[in-house]
Amino acid sequence: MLTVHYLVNSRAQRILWLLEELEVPYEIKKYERTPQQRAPPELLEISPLGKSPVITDGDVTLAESGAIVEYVIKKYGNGKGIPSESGSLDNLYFSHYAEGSLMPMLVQKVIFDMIPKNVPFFIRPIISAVLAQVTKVLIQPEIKKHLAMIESHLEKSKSIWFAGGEEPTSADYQMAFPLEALVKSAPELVGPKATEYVKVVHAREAYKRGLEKGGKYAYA
Ligand SMILES: N[C@@H](CCC(=O)N[C@@H](CS)C(=O)NCC(=O)O)C(=O)O
Repeated sequence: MLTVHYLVNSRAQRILWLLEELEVPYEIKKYERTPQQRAPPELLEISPLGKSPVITDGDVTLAESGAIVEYVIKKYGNGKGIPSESGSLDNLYFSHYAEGSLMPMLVQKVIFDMIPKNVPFFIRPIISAVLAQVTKVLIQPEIKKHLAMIESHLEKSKSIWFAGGEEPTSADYQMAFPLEALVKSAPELVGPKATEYVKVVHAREAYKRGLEKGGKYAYA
């Protein structure tokens, strides 16, 4: 039985969505976050970086959501989750872009938001002011540029999905998390197509089943 090592409130939700869409039997091993919102040390016993998602499947232990998504679709997809020929380049691009370019920028913003709470109180106002300025000048314009590119892609797509087909593909399993995080944290920056996209994902029965099994999740 495939096991998803599931850190609560994390990207691992995308793996539950995928497994539910493909109707793959699986079990969940849940890990609570530490008070600092990190993964607990037990995850280090599963995989060397101690992050989630990780899956174990027989002799296989695999981390990195993009790799897990590809592995599951290839091994258990039965033809589902595969883009059409015309959508394959978009699928390739967005499958990698999600964690390669979009997520690092969002993580940077989360870290910047956390820094003031973790410095001595007497330097907090100055640190907050500096980080607010850096966010305004450097990070926000970048996020806007990314969201404009995504919006323009979704406007041109033949369907709601990133690869333009009838069903979600790996690009969607990868893109849903950063987009739902953005809709939650900065809805004013997200365009109408991407907002609609997140609504469609959240309305999928498979997504809802994954959510029910995963439990507490801040982004849906
Ligand atoms: N690029 C990796 C990122 C994995 C990752 O950073 N996961 C987060 C959860 S969203 C995590 O485990 N954070 C806890 C920690 O770093 O302590 C992936 O897509 O799987």
